[in-house]
Amino acid sequence: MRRFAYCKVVLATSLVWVMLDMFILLYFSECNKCDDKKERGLPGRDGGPRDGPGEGGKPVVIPKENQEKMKEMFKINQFNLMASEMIALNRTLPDVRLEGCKNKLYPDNLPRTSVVIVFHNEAWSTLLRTVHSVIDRSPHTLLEEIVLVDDASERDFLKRPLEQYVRRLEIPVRVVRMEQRSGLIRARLKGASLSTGQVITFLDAHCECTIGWLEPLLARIKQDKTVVCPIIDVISDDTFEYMAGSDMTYGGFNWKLNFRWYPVPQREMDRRKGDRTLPVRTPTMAGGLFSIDRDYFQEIGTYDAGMDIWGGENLEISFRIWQCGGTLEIVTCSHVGHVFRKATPYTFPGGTGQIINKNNRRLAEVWMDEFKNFFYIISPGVTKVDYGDITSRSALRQKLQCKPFSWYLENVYPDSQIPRHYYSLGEVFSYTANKEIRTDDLCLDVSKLNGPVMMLKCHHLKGNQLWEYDPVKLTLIHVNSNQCLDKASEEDSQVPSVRDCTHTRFQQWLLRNVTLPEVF
Ligand code: UD2
Ligand code: MN
Repeated sequence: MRRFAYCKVVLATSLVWVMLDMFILLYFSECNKCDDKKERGLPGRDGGPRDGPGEGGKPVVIPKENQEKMKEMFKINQFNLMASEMIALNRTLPDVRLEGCKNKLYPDNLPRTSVVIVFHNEAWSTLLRTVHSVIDRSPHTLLEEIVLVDDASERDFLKRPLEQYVRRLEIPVRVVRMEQRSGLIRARLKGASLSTGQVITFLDAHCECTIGWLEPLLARIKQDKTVVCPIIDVISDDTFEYMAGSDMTYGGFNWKLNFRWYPVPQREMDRRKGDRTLPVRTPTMAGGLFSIDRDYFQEIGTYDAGMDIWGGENLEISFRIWQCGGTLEIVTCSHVGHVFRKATPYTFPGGTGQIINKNNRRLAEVWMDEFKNFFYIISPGVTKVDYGDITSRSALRQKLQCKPFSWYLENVYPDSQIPRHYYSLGEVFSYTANKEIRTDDLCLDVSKLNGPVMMLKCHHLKGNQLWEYDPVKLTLIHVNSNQCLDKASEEDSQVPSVRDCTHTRFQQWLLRNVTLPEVF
């Protein structure tokens, strides 16, 4: 009897606990919903449950039995289309901003923006999720319109169904069509010319804007005529998980003129007195996501309309902004996600290499002065590619009295992979003013006497990467070991090595002199 009573008590207390747990759970999940609705100021448009696939930016897991189908669908857009289609068009996302960004206040009278999104054969779900995220997470007073530019897509659902769908949205959304496949550069030019907002904001067609993304961009433009980019967060191409990007990386490029992310250097941290919520001056932009004042976009010459399909325009506009007196920044309080892909899903009419090389040649010829040789030397064959007529772009540079590329390297991008000072630029390597033998970010390094040399990441500490050139004997002496760079120390080895400087026949190196930006 007593034992039974004891059990009842235990049962009752655990029941109370379970109920309390449930209450806490309900209370907080309800509150999450409230906050989310408050943030967006709108009810869930698709009425979908807030714990559905991908909500809160969570990864989507595809059940085993659908894996084959998933792989098939992946090929269509080069991202997990099945996962994307499972996620609500207005899914919730985490607030990934730095704490110091959350309470910043911005003026009331910010300029309004048009959002221009160009696309070619984009998936319905990613395109519309981009549109909904703009509408749901921007103050409507700041949104002039959204302009969707269809670059001659070949998908029926992107025709009338798209026009009908966007008609019922509470922000004006226009769909304009390119008559033929023109590439993202000319598509953006068309979108920009048809839009009317004081600011133009460009987005790729597979983005998701997070809470508070727009205000800091517009506020910065209102303050100064800067060109501003958000931090680009990563939406996984495999799972559509939303992952915050870092405020500690900024844009650069390598010798092949590929855009690359690099750590924000100390000098830029110091300039901002360590305040990570202040905008970062960046040498280049990734290209897809940025806001610019409409008049300023005109003034600095919009884009190079001679560039085709994809590529090169991001470095071109970056060099142009800096060299012609402007500023390019990453506004670290603004976060927008983007689906980064490992491969391109669409065709490049005329050949991928051909198009990208053409675009890159146009930018190198117009903006890079003698430093274009770094690009030409590392990309053999590129000089055979026809880059068309650049007279109007060169005239633009003249008209705006833009500074030389050496100024840009010196003042904007001193940590560039392209050495500002160099003695010689040979077939494969450059011999830099730091006395490194270098290609891109790799330096000739010796870790073993009488052994092969290696290309390792440049550390700029001299040490094992320090070489002295003797212009009389034509030898390259590794200072630390006092051995010479040797073409064939072991009979059957083709790998250059170091050994004693007595084998002169194998140790002569001709360093070709090119016109130097500075004389040493
Ligand atoms: C990056 C940029 C992209 C652009 C590109 C270099 C980001 C996040 N993305 O590559 O905006 O600057 O570098 O050119 O910074 N598109 C067309 N017509 C075409 C090809 C593409 O409209 O012929 C659209 C495409 O649907 C997409 C946008 O252009 O909305 C960018 O293309 P992407 O997503 O393939 O470029 P991405 O992100 O690899
Ligand atoms: Mn993209």
